[in-house]
Amino acid sequence: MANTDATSALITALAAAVGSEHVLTDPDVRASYESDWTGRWHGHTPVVVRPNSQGQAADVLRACARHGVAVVPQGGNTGLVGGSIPHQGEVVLSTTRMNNINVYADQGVVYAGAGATLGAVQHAAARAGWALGIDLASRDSATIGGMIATNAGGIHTLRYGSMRRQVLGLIAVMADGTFVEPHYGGRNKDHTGYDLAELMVGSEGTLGVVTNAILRLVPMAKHRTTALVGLESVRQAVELLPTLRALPSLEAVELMFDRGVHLVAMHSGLPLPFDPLPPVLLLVECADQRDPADELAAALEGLDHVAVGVQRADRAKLWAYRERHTEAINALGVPLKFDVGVRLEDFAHFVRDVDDDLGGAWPDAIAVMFGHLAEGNVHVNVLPPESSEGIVPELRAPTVAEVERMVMGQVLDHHGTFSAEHGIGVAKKEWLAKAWHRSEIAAMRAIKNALDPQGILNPNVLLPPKPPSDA
Ligand code: FAD
Ligand code: 2HG
Ligand code: ZN
Repeated sequence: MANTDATSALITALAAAVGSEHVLTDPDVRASYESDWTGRWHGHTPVVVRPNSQGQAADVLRACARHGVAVVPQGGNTGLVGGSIPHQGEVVLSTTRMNNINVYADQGVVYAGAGATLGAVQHAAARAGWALGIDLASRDSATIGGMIATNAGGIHTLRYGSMRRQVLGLIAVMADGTFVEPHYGGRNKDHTGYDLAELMVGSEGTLGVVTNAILRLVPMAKHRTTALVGLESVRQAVELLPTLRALPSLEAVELMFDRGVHLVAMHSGLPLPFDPLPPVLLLVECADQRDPADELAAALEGLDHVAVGVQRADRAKLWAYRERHTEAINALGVPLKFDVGVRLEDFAHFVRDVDDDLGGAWPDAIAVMFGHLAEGNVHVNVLPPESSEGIVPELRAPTVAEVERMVMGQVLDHHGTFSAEHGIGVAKKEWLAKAWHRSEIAAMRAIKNALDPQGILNPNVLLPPKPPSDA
């Protein structure tokens, strides 16, 4: 938005919608909405607007549509693909005031405002004797709306599925300020028509602004056992998986490597869990109404490196090695992040090939991998050489494009996915164009054009630009 008269007219309309104290124009206040969690993505917005209800969100979108101004919905701003940033001067619609939570314990569901954080919903559910079937390390900031918009995954996907599986219904405000409301009435089965709620899941703010959601709850486990397991190779980890999957109480199987665990220990002052560290580590958790400790111990019998936690504090210590990877990496520099997945039978080869490629081309770059083994999902974080303190390489730092071509080339060679759980945002748009069929992208464009003909909802993310031949 360049024209200051037009901007001030829009700001007046937004203030009428939400109250002037919730229309933020001060550059210092706007700053945290203009950059992402990792520090990789930076944008600019003339104004951040903070509605507190579906009605106010609709008024905001109507005002923006009338002024022909694009909008980026933003929740906790923990997304890892640059999707919540105003890349081209869009208005930021922050959802964090829409944070009401109502648990219906008798039905096993929770109604949550889109801006409620995952952590707040988890606490509310726990107070009512229930749990949510999804968990992420960003729980204290990531919002329900953002998790729906990105179809978040996390550490319990193997048992309960991703965010898509938790959503029973939702309300979204469309680009013109009208609502799409659910007809959900507590039914367990409903096979009627297009599933509009499903369409919003993973749409990254391009089709509508989610304002409210109904999520399923899962029984809260009475007992929990966590084990940190040291192994000799990725192959051994993959081979252990069927034994673990046979445990009905299995909730998480998370993969780490010695390099990442060293980094976490250095960053957070934790002692190394094993000395020396085995090259591969698995964090396994079982949870159930009956104590799963014995069945987990039986599954891990014969392994040399196993540390077990049962009490909450002991389990938290073990989880810290896994959950603090992202922040430990970021403390070293701004990483290039890949969130890729391959079939389990290809997993060990894939990890080796990516590590060899990166190590061969840039020996001083730090590549840290970790992820969700059961889904074949590995997070590859690459810190260019200059991030490694004290090491000034003779080699030039790799360009973003070179590192991307290397990692994504391996993904395509292994017929994998280039975004297993974080979404497309701006970071992976180009790869959507390479990996998807033209007809799929054309269908997605048709949906986008039908629901947002003015193209004002998060216009810079997800869909790649049209090639000139299709224009
Ligand atoms: P934002 O970052 O604010 O937005 C993300 C996208 O959703 C943007 O495109 C935005 O426009 C859109 N959006 C936000 N709110 C709405 C809304 N109400 N309506 C429509 N569109 C909206 N992700 C995983 O999948 N698994 C993990 O294990 C995981 N672990 C993480 C650990 C850490 C330490 C961090 C920092 C991130 C992690 N993430 C993980 C990524 C992240 O937390 C998720 O992408 C999260 O789902 C985004 O929620 P948010 O509220 O922060 O959304
Ligand atoms: C996780 O699994 C997240 O911890 C973050 O998806 C991944 O930081 C990353 O690359
Ligand atoms: Zn993850």
